[in-house]
Amino acid sequence: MAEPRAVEPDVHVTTACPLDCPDGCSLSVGVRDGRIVEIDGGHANDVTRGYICAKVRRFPERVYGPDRLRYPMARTGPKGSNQFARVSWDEALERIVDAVEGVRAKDGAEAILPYCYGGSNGMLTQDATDALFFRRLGASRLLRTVCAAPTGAAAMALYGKMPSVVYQDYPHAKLIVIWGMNPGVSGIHAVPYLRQAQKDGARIVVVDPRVTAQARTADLHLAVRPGTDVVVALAVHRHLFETGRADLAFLAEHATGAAMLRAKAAEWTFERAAEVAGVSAADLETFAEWYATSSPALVRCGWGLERNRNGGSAVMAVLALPAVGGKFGVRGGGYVMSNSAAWGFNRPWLDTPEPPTRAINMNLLGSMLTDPVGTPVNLLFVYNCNPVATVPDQGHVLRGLSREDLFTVVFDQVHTDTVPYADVVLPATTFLEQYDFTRAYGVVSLLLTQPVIDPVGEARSNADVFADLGRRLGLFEEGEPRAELEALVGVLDGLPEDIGSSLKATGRATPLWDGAPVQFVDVFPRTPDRKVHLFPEALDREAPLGLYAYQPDPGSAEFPLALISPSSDRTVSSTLGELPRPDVRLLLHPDDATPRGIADGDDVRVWNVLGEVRVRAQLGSWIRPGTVSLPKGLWRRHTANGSTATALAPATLTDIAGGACFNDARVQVSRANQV
Ligand SMILES: Nc1nc2c(c(=O)[nH]1)N[C@H]1C(S)=C(S)[C@@H](COP(=O)(O)OP(=O)(O)OC[C@H]3O[C@@H](n4cnc5c(=O)[nH]c(N)nc54)[C@H](O)[C@@H]3O)O[C@H]1N2
Ligand SMILES: Nc1nc2c(c(=O)[nH]1)N[C@H]1C(S)=C(S)[C@@H](COP(=O)(O)OP(=O)(O)OC[C@H]3O[C@@H](n4cnc5c(=O)[nH]c(N)nc54)[C@H](O)[C@@H]3O)O[C@H]1N2
Ligand SMILES: [Mo]
Repeated sequence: MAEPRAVEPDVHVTTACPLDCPDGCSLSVGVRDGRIVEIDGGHANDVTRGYICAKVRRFPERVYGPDRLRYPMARTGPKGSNQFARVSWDEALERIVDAVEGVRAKDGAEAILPYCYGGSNGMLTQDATDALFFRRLGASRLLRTVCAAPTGAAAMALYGKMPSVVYQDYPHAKLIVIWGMNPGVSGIHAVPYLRQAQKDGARIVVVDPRVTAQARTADLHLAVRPGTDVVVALAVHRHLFETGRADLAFLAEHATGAAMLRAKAAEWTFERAAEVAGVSAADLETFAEWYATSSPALVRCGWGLERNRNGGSAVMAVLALPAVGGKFGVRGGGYVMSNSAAWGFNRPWLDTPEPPTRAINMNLLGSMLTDPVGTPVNLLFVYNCNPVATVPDQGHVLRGLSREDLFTVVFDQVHTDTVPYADVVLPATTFLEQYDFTRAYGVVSLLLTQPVIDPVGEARSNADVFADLGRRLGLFEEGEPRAELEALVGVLDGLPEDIGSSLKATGRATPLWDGAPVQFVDVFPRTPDRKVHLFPEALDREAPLGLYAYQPDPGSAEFPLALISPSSDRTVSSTLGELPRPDVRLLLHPDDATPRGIADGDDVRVWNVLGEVRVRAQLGSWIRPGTVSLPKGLWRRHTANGSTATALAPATLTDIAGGACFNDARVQVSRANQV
């Protein structure tokens, strides 16, 4: 039974959630007297179906909460001391203008680095006016690699980011492989479709070091060691080729590089792969046989498998399965990866091309700040991002941000862990106070996000602030986007005609193929020759040991445990981390706890050469022995010593595309009172 409402809304506004999540929910927001009183699911896209996650239901606590930034501030104490004084917008922006001009005159504009990632994924809040601003300034470019770099590069190289199978088609499948994804947490609207598929007789296979909700009810769970997916997938490829079930006719017509892939797979017998991945050879064989013999067979590839040294090759090998296995061409068959490129347009409203300035990998923030290569970074502009919480090697990031000569702007909605290191703090509107376009990467829908309430305090939108700054610096000309509404119209006008007019008329749009494509029937690879590239040479050259190579575990006797830090149901990355929650725990298997004398609830130290985290232990058998887990997106307040999982994550890069290796953290754990 629904709880009685505290306050009855007098109006419901339809809008959409642009947070970094595959589901892109349609929302119905209840407002009374200009205040949000409830947020629930809407019906403007086909999968929200009137319900949303518990996180976004709590969003009003963020909008009106004690951590909300309500006005601009300027630093009055040392970096990190969190001492600020309120200033006017005019003064805050003039300080930034002075700093930009000073840094540009002294070191050139490449000493300026925009730093942004996942805050709001809408088309207006990121890569719109902000991008124009930094492009025209000639700032350093940011390689946005903290997430989805390997998956994106793999999906692009193999298939030119061909659109994926949508949730609604899952029930057509007879086999669904959920690989390194946790839909019960990270994209909950897929779950009813998975359940329906299971009810209709589909088998489910989960590949995950943890016993996720889907693993619990799966027909087969391969609890692999983190970082070993590439050999598991190659063992399946080998089986398909060796037993004559590779679809050679499809490969001949639609693919290149099959022979190279086959050669790379040749060494990965079930026995060898099982040894490396820490699963049984019999289970691997069962999996491979099911995959060979089921159709439609669907591979849902997530992001958990990319966050390690082998991540790029792993995703390549997983996404190559439907091509080798001949699984395309039927509804419910093929693969699912990000659908962010499904629309086939790439921000046509950005009329200034990216300048040929240097590009900085965002995972290397700490070292770029303390030991720069080339021009130092002397002005850092953080927006849509909370690097102190979310970027690898937290200790190094903190040392970098502590540089007194670094001018840092933090533009955010709440008082994040990065705010204490700012020179100037700017308050941002939330998606409930601004316009945006929500283009999710799981469901295929494009929804209008619109203001439901007036901005809280003096908060302003990204579009407004970057236009204002650009004007002050003389980067924008007369008649260019001056404020959010003009930017909104600019985006609408830049969209393909049918999409723009549909959005204007109804607040939503669906792509030409009606949103539920069958791969190789309705949609084809968007590579130049429309073929699948199973062995792209550029990626083979890029990977340290070549494409599809397994780089062994970096672990050591000193740090024998693999620490992973997947999504939790409390936050979206670190967003909403300011809300009260039950205490945070390190999940470890009893087999790892007992020899260390650790009992459930004990205070523990988790450490390696990079840092140490102090939390309490939670013992559970829903993780494979040898692997321990902390939630992603923790704030410093969540642990006893102010360090989080990112303090233990190395700033090393994935084999391709320079991605983050959060799950390559190797650690030791002991009771906190022991040395
Ligand atoms: N509630 C919630 N939803 C979210 C987010 C959130 O923070 N909270 N974040 C959003 C974002 S930014 C993203 S990118 C997506 C991510 O969504 P997911 O694709 O689900 O990614 P993760 O949560 O990183 O990890 C998924 C699973 O991979 C497992 N895993 C870890 N290492 C490995 C490995 O080496 N191999 C394999 N096979 N599995 C491994 C983890 O145990 C976890 O269950 O979710 C989005 N949705
Ligand atoms: N340990 C560990 N860490 C991880 C990962 C992991 O697997 N393990 N995964 C990573 C992943 S998948 C991702 S995507 C990254 C994400 O890392 P971040 O990009 O840092 O994403 P968030 O933590 O969501 O922080 C986004 C910030 O943007 C702000 N924001 C939201 N909307 C707006 C807006 O319109 N304007 C402005 N100015 N600000 C806004 C929010 O308030 C929030 O503080 O984290 C990564 N961090
Ligand atoms: Mo992400």
